[in-house]
Amino acid sequence: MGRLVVVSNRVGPLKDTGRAGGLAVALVDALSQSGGIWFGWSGDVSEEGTFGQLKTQTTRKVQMVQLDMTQADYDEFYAGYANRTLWPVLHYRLDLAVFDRRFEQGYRHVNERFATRVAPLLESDDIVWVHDYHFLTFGANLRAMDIGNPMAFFLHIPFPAPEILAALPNASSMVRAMLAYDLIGFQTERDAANFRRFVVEELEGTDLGDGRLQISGGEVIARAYPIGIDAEAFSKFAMSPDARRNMGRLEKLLGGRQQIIGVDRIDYSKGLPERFRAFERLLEDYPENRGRVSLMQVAPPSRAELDAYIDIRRQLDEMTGHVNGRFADLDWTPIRFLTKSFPRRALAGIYRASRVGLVTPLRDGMNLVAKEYIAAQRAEDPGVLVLSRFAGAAEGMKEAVIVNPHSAEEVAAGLQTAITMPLEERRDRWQIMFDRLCRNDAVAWSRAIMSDVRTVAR
Ligand code: ADQ
Repeated sequence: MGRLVVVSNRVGPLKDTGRAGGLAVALVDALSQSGGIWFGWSGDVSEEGTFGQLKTQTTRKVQMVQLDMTQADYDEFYAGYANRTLWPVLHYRLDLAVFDRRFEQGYRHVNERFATRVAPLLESDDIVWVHDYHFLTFGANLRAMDIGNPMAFFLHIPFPAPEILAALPNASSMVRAMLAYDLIGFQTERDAANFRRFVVEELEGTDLGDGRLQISGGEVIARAYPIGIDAEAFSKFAMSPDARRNMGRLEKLLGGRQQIIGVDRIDYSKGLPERFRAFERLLEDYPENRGRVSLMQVAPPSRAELDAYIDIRRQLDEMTGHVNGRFADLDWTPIRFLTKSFPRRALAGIYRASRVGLVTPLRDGMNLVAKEYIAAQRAEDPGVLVLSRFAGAAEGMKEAVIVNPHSAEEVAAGLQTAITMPLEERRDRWQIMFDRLCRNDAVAWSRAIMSDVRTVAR
């Protein structure tokens, strides 16, 4: 069996992966099984950029190799095409997308430079596994250098319907470049079907069934591989001393009242203003919850340099003030909005102390918070997940209370269902979801992809 070479925008950590979440756990598991390299951006900007020295760190079987970018690369590739063009378009937000030819050129340039730097490190029987929307064209660059190794790609975010993607200038050329990978993995059946439809309708490919596509004489796999979390480990986190400490503090503060928890990066895809509005609607439509149910939203700021994110933050501050001003009482604050991040064990305790997990993105590739919330619950008295139908997670978590995040009325009704759900029903729903999470965990996910990529004949 050959080594594994993983390429992703950010790399690591190799140790203490529990802190970084399911993805790092899965990748380090895969890397340490076969040995290999994890290659990506160092997070630093320098004058030499991608032409500079490789920064290397080696543990027993795994090498971490990182590369800088120039300021222009950062602006065009990362802040530009990746975050201002692909992120909004792939999340169905054409209204927020910026189309700038320089961004696309910078993106293609960085992909090519990364490929040029990775190619000399490859051995003939290595498997290459590339991650996410930063590296759509990277595989085609490797192929242009006559690299014939098996290559898998996984898209962590949604793949939109062809009718949406067609608005991206050069969409066909981007998707054609993706076909250089032998296997293209998606979070959901819907995403994989959208991709196959694009290839059939726009690129004259043939759908052979079973997630196989034929194009220009070659075959690729384009299937759903829903990402999992390290469910058993996360469930243990929820019983750790750190988790108990946080739970204790919260339970004391709540004094028998119920808490709804939201945990998200601040991003327009997460539907945060809509969520705050839905909570206000809960207090309007079901007044018995006033003084008895509160919302805690934890949201570390992300990509703060983008105006769109600063606007959301301001909007959420205003909405918190508005709802609290309208409904708060001496001993009860309806919304608590915390813009900080928590260690994972502490987070597990916060989930466990909360009767309802509220996960209402307008669009999300998967959403790991939904899975973590379930993994952290007490088997004998679990909370209820209220989940957006537009999160990839909804495809595999049908026992959650599924809602349309655009409708404040519907989310409020879903919250009311969750708050009043009898214990037996909560247990039944939870058990099915928890068992499924343990079966389809992060390690099973990466093993499925690694096993399928070997079946594609070149
Ligand atoms: P994200 O958009 O980042 O990931 P998500 O899947 O929810 O979204 O993962 C966020 C992670 O960050 C979770 O593990 C969560 O616990 C953690 N986190 C968030 N806020 C935190 C806080 N305040 N403190 C500590 N930890 C916090 C992208 C895609 C998703 C896809 C994942 C994985 O957008 O759709 O599920 O990749 O493929």
